[in-house]
Amino acid sequence: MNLYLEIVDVHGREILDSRGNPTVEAEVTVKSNRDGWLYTGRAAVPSGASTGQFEAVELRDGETRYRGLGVQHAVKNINDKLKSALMGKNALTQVYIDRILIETDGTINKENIGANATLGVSMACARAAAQALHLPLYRYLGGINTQQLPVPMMNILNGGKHASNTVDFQEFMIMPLQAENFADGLRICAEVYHCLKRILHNKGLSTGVGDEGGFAPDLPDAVSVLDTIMEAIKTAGYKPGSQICIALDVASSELYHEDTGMYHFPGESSLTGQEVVRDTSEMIAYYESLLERFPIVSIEDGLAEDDWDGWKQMTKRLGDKVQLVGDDLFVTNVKRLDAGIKLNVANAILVKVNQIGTLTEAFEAVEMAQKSGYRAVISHRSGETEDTIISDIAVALNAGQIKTGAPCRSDRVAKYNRLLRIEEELGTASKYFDIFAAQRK
Ligand code: 2PG
Ligand code: MG
Repeated sequence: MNLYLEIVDVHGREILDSRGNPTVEAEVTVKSNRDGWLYTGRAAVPSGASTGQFEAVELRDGETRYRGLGVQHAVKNINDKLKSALMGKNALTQVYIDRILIETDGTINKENIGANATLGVSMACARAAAQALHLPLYRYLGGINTQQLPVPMMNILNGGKHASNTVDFQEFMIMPLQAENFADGLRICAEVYHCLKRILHNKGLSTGVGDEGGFAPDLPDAVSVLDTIMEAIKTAGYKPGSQICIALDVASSELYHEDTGMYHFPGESSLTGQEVVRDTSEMIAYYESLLERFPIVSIEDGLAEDDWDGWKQMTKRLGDKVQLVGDDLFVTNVKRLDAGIKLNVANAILVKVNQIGTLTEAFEAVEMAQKSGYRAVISHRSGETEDTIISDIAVALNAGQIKTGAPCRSDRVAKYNRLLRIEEELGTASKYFDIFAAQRK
């Protein structure tokens, strides 16, 4: 008898995310034809602040409650349209389920039902199936070849849209490349985080945190942030460049002004008293100078989401020295990724499941990247919940890297703690290694 996990209920509700904004939670209940039992999977949908303009649509009510950010319409879409489309279907057939979600919406960017509605149901369906099979989610999603724990790309200092300080780059992150295993890497990062806190405090700078738990002091520019991070790494007793490297998310679409065609640095400008702007080639030269001074292994969204020519130049100049990650550029969308691969643009993709709205489409993006020699970094959003599915996805796909904030705030720490449990569960079958080793030789 083939296993049939009949979907017997689909339910959506409005909950809060880590910024206190409403978001969608979905539950899918299945009935197994093998044991006759009911299994319910639940999933919560994250939400971005520096969202790419090509992301799938996050449906918001636009009414007075929650300042327009309510998600009651998306929830209603789950409880009515998606429920009736999925009742009786087999939850084991994730690709088919996701196709139904896509077709029920019927638009290219999920503006009808909302990518927040489709994603909640897509993820809850996978969880329900994993539960009915009595498998950990990463094992269900990844199968027998699931083994690699990701290197954390840990945010320790926030700027841009994620904080109200003067730092213009959105994220400064550390990567523990030579750790023995994930737990060891996490410990190293947390130690550096605490050293950074002490250093900031001793300098009289704020140790308040931004949306992703990284500190958000008023430092004048990227160089001064990087100098401070280097000090924290060394104070914690680690060697920058071999044991710990640095990753940046510039989120430069937020700095780009279409009217001037330039990147504007408001924080740097306010502290220097004069308008600081850079054009595309100055941005690339700026990164080149930072790469010479600091052990940076990864730069995300170094140029704006539509600056394809700039990305081509940047990839030519920097692509063999550093990982160039497309976030707003690719928006987890195989069409944009395919265009980028053909143009030789970037060499890695940031994968955020809510940018596209179903698990299947996100997995397709990772597969396309991996087959084309691009790396994939599985990522949270700045608005998160206690849901830890991205940890399972990172392991399931042997992605090798995860970006999920600071070791601070439970919405971020939950993902790290989930990875600790997965590593323990995999035991000697787990792998963790320096993914940049070849590149750094
Ligand atoms: C990013 C993300 C996550 P947001 O730009 O990479 O760190 O931010 O969710 O606000 O888009
Ligand atoms: Mg980004």
